[in-house]
Amino acid sequence: MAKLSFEFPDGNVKDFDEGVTTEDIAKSISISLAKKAVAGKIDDKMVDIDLPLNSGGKIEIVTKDSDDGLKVLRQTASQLLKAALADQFTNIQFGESTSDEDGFFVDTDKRETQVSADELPQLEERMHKMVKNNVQIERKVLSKEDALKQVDGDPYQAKLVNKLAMNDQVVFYQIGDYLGLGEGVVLPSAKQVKEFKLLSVAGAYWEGKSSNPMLQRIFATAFYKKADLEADVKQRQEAKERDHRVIGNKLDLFFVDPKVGAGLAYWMPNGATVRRVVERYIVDKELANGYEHVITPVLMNLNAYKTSGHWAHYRDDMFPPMDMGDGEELELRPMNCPSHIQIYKHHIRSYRELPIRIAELGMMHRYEKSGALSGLQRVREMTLNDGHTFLAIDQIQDEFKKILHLMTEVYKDFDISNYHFRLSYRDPKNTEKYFDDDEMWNKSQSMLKGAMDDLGLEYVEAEGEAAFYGPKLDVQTYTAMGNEETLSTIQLDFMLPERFDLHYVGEDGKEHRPVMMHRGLVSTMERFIAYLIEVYKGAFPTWLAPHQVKIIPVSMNKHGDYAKQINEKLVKMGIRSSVDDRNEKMGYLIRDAQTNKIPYTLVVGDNEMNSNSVSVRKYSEKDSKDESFDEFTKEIQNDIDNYSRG
Ligand code: THR
Repeated sequence: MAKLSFEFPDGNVKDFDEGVTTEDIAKSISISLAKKAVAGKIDDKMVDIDLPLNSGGKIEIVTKDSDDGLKVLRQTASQLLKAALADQFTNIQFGESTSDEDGFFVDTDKRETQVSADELPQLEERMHKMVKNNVQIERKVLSKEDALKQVDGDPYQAKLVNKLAMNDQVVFYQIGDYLGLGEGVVLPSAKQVKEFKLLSVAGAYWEGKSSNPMLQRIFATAFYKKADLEADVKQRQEAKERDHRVIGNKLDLFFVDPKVGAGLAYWMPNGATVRRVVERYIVDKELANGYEHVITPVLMNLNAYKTSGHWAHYRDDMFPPMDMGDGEELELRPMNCPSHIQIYKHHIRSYRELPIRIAELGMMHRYEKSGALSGLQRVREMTLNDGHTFLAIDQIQDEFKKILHLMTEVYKDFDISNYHFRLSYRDPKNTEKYFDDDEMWNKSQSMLKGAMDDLGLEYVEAEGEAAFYGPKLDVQTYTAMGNEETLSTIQLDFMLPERFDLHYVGEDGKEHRPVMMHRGLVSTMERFIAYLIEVYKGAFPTWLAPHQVKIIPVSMNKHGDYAKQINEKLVKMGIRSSVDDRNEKMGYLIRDAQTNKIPYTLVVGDNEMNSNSVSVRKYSEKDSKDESFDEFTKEIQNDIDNYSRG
């Protein structure tokens, strides 16, 4: 019998008889390895563990504890799911099925109706039965012609057969009565697929194109260990509970409707209230810290963006210019810096005025790809808590510290602690994205790094994340879905002052070039409020809550006037309070106030009315307590003044 030669990752070479399987090879090394082995990788190509091999090469034994090993399990589970679906629904058609680090999915088309979430438990049960019976998964290689016959009537599968055929051969797997197209390496039996979960269903276009039919995608996941599955399901549940789009809808905070403009947010009164509180807070904080607030237009002559370099380096993120027909081209601004530069340039500036800090809640438009848009997190119109400091070169260190200090104060008030620093540099090879000026980049990057090192702060470094005009210190945080997002940024810029020929008159009476620092403390209102919604799961601390107090009279007839009277007093204090005068059962009204995550619910009946008191129930607390109305006003005022610090 011919011999095949295999080279192992440690460089060892061993010969085996032709027809040997990865399983045999693993066994020849050790029983413990064979127990963990789930597939082979020959010359980097995955193969089924029981596939008789007819050529040698570099071999790797894929084990359960590796990412590839997990993929094999999930691919097997997807094949079982298809078998279960074929069993449950005659004439079902299948689009793609795929497994990855996030789980696996199968695309389906039942035609008249679609698979619904209600049907998932039944499908799970069918799969569990296959696992319990240790159903065998038998590999069958069909000619392309036979394969097309096998999938006759299913246009999606036919297309996949054509795509997957190699040397006129296509791999299928027989699972009970179901003979289905193989789309990846699987295990030889159902036995190991014990820990899986069908998670959800959602529409997905065939081949991802919106001009194609919409299929129904079944999302699922699988693990080798029960504990891993449980942890993953729990984490998904938590992420769902935190998802700002879901909460935004439930609490009527905002909406985005692609029919009236993808990525353009509509702030409902509740969301607008939260935003207004944040905006007032941040403006007041900046005014108290030496910033001057301005208001500048969202439209600007395109020439300004040609001067700034946006047109050359940032055009892909910009909306197309508006040709006004009279030679003028207007541009929706993608950043506020050129606008603040105009404010600086409007007067002659003296060294005595520096640093000049110009701030604005600046509305900008960036043309994000439609696939990247997501609720408030990724939008096309956004309002940045922006600021630009114009300063002398020897003031950089001090200003940097001041901004960091201010940022820390703001974070404390919003109770933000889960973040890390990232120093973002240019990619020197990418001259399309970045100004090409080595000396300037080296200077600004090393100054920023030096400032961080002097402060003894820890950071990671990232090449290719800088702004096109300069390096940044970014503060990175995470969304509920686990994506990293920039929350704050401090940027050092020698380029724009040069491009716009900015100066100030120095002590020597001569003109000098200022430096610019761009900074955003709480990023855009959109991103920041999405972040807050997720952090608080919609249960905002009192100072941010859209409704702070809900007053529920036991009987509107008897206690309505008292309820209105105390409500008026609270509203006069600036508290967002209202009386729930709906003719519903009290229990329902209390529950409703809790569902809307209102921090304080006050119930008022005879006792309260007669003693000028209130029965206070705090959000998420089970018990209520009786307090005089005066005590209550002190408590809530204290809560508001204390921001989020509990
Ligand atoms: N121009 C900067 C930006 O958009 C801000 O000034 C922070 O990132």
